[in-house]
Amino acid sequence: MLDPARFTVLVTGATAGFGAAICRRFAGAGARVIATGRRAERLDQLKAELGERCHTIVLDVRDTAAVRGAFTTLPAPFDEVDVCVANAGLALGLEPAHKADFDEWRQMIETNCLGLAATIHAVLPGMVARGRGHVVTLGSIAGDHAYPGGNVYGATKAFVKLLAQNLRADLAGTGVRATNIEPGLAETEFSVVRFHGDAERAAGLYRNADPITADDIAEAVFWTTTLPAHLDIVRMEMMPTSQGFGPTVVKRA
Ligand code: NDP
Ligand code: 8X3
Repeated sequence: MLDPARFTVLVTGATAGFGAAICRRFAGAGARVIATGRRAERLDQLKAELGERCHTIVLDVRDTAAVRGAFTTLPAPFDEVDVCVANAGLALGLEPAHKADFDEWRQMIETNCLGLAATIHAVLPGMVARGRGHVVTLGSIAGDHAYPGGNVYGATKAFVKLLAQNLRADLAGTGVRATNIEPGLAETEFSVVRFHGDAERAAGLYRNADPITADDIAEAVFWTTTLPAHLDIVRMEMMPTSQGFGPTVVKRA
């Protein structure tokens, strides 16, 4: 196993949910973490909790110039990223495609695809030059399984999955690994965001479902990235035990 205490871990979307749990998991194992997100006060709280081993950057991943600027000029001792967790992302709305808000489609594409690509593009050359590193992307079961209202969100996660796989095609032999984590129903702020702040509706989705937790995802990321260097988990699809697959539907005339 690799020693996480030697890692520098960059996490986008560290102000909530999976990202915050991932920062805590790695910092708890002695790693340095770079925690980023748009909400400065959340980052300040995380920094107060994790101390000197945590460096924070207030950043909107849709601002690709800011992403590049921040991630290519990291201060020592945070400047050699071993693990990049491209996690920042969101779903907006669950309307059918013909009723969806185009600005919400744009925000999902800019965050989940463009922001994620900019993040990876900024850190990858350094990893290859050092001959080690691990890019972990947060995909989703929605990148594989279509569902009503999933439309552009699912499409962004299909992009993430294929980018991760194509990275592996390019990175073979460089010592740099890539893994796409693909969770199903997981209780975080994800659905509150998706339902535009309707916490009651979001809570209803998780009620009596014993969903995945943010700590479950953090453990999966921790496990894949600390595996011996010759092993790479390509994709990891995760669902709560309570979740299954839906049937296809036929709407009869
Ligand atoms: P949360 O809503 O709890 O956290 C999302 C994080 O993304 C926040 O830290 C948020 O920070 C950050 N973020 C959103 N937009 C931006 C932006 N433009 N720039 C920078 N950061 C941004 O959701 P989760 O933790 O559940 O989601 C994390 C990832 O996991 C997402 O990519 C999501 O699609 C994916 N996922 C989630 C599942 C779930 O059911 N929860 C299942 C499968 C995948 P801030 O608002 O401060 O910028
Ligand atoms: C989040 C999981 O099923 O709500 O990516 O799309 S799902």
